[in-house]
Amino acid sequence: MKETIKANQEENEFLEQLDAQLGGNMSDEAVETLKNKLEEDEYQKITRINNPRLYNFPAQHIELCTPKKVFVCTDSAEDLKYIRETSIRNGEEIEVAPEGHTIHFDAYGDQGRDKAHTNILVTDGIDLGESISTRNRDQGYTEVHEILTGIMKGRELFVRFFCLGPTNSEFSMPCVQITDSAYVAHSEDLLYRQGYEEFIRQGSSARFFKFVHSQGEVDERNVSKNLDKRRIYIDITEDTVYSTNTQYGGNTIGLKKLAMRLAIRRASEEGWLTEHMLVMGIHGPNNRVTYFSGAYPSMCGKTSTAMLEGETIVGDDIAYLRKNDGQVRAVNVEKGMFGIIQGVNEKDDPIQWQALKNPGEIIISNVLYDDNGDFYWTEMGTAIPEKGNNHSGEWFNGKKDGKEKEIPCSHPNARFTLDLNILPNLDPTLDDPKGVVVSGVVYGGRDSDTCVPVEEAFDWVHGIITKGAALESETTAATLGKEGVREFNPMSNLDFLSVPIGRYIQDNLDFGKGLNNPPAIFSVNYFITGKDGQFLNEKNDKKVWFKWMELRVNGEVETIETPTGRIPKYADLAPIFKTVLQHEYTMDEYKEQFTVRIPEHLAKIERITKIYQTQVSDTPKILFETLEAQKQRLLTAKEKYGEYISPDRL
Ligand code: SPV
Ligand code: MN
Repeated sequence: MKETIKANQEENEFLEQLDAQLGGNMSDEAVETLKNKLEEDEYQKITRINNPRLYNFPAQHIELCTPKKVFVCTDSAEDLKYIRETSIRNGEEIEVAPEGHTIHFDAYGDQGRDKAHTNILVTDGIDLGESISTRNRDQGYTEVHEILTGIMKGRELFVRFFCLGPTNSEFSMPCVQITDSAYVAHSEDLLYRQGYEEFIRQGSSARFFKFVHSQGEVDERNVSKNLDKRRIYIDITEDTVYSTNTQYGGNTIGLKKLAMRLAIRRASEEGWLTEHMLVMGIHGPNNRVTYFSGAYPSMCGKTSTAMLEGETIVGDDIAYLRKNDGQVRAVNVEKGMFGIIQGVNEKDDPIQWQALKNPGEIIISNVLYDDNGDFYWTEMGTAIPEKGNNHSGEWFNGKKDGKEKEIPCSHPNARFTLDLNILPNLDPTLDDPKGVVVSGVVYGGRDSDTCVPVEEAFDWVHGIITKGAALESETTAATLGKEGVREFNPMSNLDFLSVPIGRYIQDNLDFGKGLNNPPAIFSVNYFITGKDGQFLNEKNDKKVWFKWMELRVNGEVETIETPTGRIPKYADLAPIFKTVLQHEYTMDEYKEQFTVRIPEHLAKIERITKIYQTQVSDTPKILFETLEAQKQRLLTAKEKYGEYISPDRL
């Protein structure tokens, strides 16, 4: 607590100095620009926020991007309606059935995060290591400013205010977004907490993140035309993000993964964590609710886990974690969901299905729609029409793209955007300024051959290193590029890191210190396959793993110790399978799923050790020691039991 007060004092002094510098000419100039360029109403709306450092940001970008009109959103019902209707009027969204639903398309080839053109801008002397894409700040800044020059000509610019994390909380992070896309402004409305009042409340003490987005020129389908000038630059020096010539949410919705990079840096400086994590309440016996956070790379079941039937969702993508009174507390940074639609079906995903089929405000991107205004997606479990419109324009079954690749009816990374408040399974703590107490942290990846479906780490350090820092996953369609390649992805956060990997791992290790009872750390693997390459689990078996973890962190079940961690006992899993899934879980299933695969584990340790030795220059020493100790345990077990150990032998 003392430290927080001290940090706040220092921060306030810093801000006061900044205000003194800016309070004079620069903010006068900015106010003058806003007065000249904005209509009176809009000018009044923005100047109700008493913060000279704020004015400069929109003023500069209005001068640079030259929009024909500026709209300042105060989060009033009227302003929000205007944004949604503008998106429809501009053709950025198309109304479909049921009521409240709209479809949005991104340009063909703009349906995923563009890793190649997403860079952190760094000044000389800052080295984030070779796994993090950086660019020289001066060069990147100059380039993106050239791209932005006049880019909004003839278009409307929207200014929006948000708050990441609950408002009025230690977690609150104010943000200002400017964009020429009503779709982006509308999506953020569903995904983020309103911030106009928070900006007014915080006045000149607000320390905020800034986002500039332009979709650039669009073609007759209203999709970005100049994909060759697609750039996403994160300026960590100024806490500002630039995104140009793209529409895909992951590249444009500034508050999502772009803000995440800024927050990872802020967290690292201040001793808390920003994680690519879901947060959810698991409902145990006697109405007990125990909270878990969980990191999974994109398209590895994170949203479907957060939406498990019978449990409650706090968040499905990004969490801030802080230590408070010896406990870990987490909040959902967002309040909406940008979920993958492919494979969502009535049986496995009843809640998403209901939301997609019933009236309510939802934006669906890159799916197929037909003349009746109905929309369809791949693996939805019902018949798909032979033709319609999708992300490739007019579509018919069997259509191929220029590279002879068949175009599916919807893109594998097609998404739906909704406000969690429309869901029946929303956890009541969503907006609790204190967050929830986290009892378990879960790491999951797409791993076809190594890790068992669920396993507990021996302790915090063992978990952070062997489950988090050693996380690997086979690539998916969430990013542009080849699918199915095994990639190293520490804490599923590699794409979003803005501090060197070693420092980030050290931050995670340090976070476990000084806790009364650190959360247990688990790994889950929904994708383990057998000898014939078939998955060993059903999609909903994850329900069982979570019910088991809930019992485990409450001290109600014992485990079997393996060289890599602690696994469930058959006798505890079988009744859970029976009650939760009405499935008679057999000993044979258990033995196959939970066999310790020593050669695969040894190979994994070798791969991970090599990466940390050769690609990361600041790896904490304890990482190598922990992996080496695991290797020795595996070798000892191999001597005793052979290469594959069935759990009943342990
Ligand atoms: C992910 O890819 O991890 C997402 C969607 O959650 S995006 O906004 O593209 O990051
Ligand atoms: Mn994500």
